[in-house]
Amino acid sequence: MADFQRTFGIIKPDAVSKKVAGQIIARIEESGLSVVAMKRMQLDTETAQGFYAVHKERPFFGELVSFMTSGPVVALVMEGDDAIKRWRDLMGPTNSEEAPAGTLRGDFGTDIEQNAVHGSDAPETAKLEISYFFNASEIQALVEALP
Ligand code: 3AN
Repeated sequence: MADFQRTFGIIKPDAVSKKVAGQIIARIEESGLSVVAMKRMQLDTETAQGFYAVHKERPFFGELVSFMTSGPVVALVMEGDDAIKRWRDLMGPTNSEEAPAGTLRGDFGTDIEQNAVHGSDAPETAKLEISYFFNASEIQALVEALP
């Protein structure tokens, strides 16, 4: 049986500045996932560093943080059966140059850094990432009792 889940996504600054945020949200909705919270915002350095803290020893960390603070992003919470995997499948592989057409990174991203979207990779990270950006009162959940 499918697992009803909540996941977290970011439409990154490259996609927002290209004005494809609406197309990305449309793709999410066409896929059957439900957007249950959404917020457009400008990340500051501290917020972006905290969000990507697991990558802080990686050589690309500084660049990643400056990219993520280079312009507004749209943060989203989505719900649906197997939402975590479905959102990752919709996004495509990390490197946009390797992402097939029909995936968001294939259609809207440029390379491994400017890759249009972020998505949680597991239930624990989804929970952590959602709470990093949203209060419970900002989520119009379909199913309240999700982890
Ligand atoms: P994903 O977002 O597909 O889970 P991760 O967790 O491997 O990918 O990487 C986190 C973020 O770091 C990615 N969204 C990507 O934009 C960025 N990133 C990963 N590898 C590189 C790299 N070699 N150079 C620049 N940015 C990178």
